[in-house]
Amino acid sequence: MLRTAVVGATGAVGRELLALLTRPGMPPIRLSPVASARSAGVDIGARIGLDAQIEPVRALNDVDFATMDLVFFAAGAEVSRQVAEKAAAAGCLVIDNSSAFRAREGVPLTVPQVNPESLRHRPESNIIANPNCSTIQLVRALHPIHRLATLRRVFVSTYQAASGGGLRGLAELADDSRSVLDGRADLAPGRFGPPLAFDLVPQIGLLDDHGAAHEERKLRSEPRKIMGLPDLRVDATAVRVPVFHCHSEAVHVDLERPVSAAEAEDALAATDGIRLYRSGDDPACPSPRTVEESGADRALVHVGRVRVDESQPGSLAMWVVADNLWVGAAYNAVDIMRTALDHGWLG
Ligand code: 2RA
Repeated sequence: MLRTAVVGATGAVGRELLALLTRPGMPPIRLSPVASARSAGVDIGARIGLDAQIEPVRALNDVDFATMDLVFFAAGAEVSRQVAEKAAAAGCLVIDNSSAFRAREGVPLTVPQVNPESLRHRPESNIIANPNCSTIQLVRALHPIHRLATLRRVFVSTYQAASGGGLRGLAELADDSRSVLDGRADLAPGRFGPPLAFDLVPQIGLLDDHGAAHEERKLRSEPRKIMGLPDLRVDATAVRVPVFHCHSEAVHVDLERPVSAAEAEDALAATDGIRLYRSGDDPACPSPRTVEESGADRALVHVGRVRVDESQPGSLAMWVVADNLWVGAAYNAVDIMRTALDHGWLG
């Protein structure tokens, strides 16, 4: 029985982790949802409609990590910085969804479809970092293109959903949208800074001295580590958009050698975990969309609009969509767990 804790169990990513870890086909798991003291005792399983019975929420301070084998952290960087290393020191394998340890030497930053070699050995730190949501879908789309024609430079503009701001972000977008439609214009700043409803917020995170936002710095540093390309040039613009779920990305790459759109589409179509929308396949929907009603498989990266920039030989553009709570967080973290189980690291 895999004794597993999910820290941040009541948050947007934590809830998805609980749902994934209780799906049929999972290994036998004794699942302990963990959150702040104010959530202690909450039947989170019932609240989110899980079929499986799980324990009530435990307060973080009441958890004895010596009784756990695996701990997922999805409670933000501050909690991870305060607690994850204690859990690791107690012998747990920690899969951390925050930015706290992603750049640290000795901590793998892993997307199993892209850099499985990062998990060749159990890290001495006992910590494995889950990359940022917008990074995961980007590198899963870049990987086959890099193998085909070697990346020289990446330009990416992201269109990030409100669920990237957690349950609070989702609630604010819904409430503010209703307010606008009811004719109220007195929207207050909130989770994203300015109100997001019917607007765009072209900044995600604080700006550095060069004017790059925190999210944009992640989109440069994390692919370099994951893809083993320390000098990869990445120019990113991250925008929050009034969409509830799924991040979308306009990706433009310069390559070492020219490829045709058809070659690139074939490489993408042959890649596990990618659903390619070939140009002309479905005139009604030639490109992936974000709405859940599209029936998109939440575990896949959806790629469309693949095309060559005629004005720039050796370039390629594509549109990349993925569910940021699944592909961008919970599903990748559970994939890491599966890899650890396959390696026999978890009993
Ligand atoms: C966002 N990628 O979308 C960040 C954190 N989830 O807000």
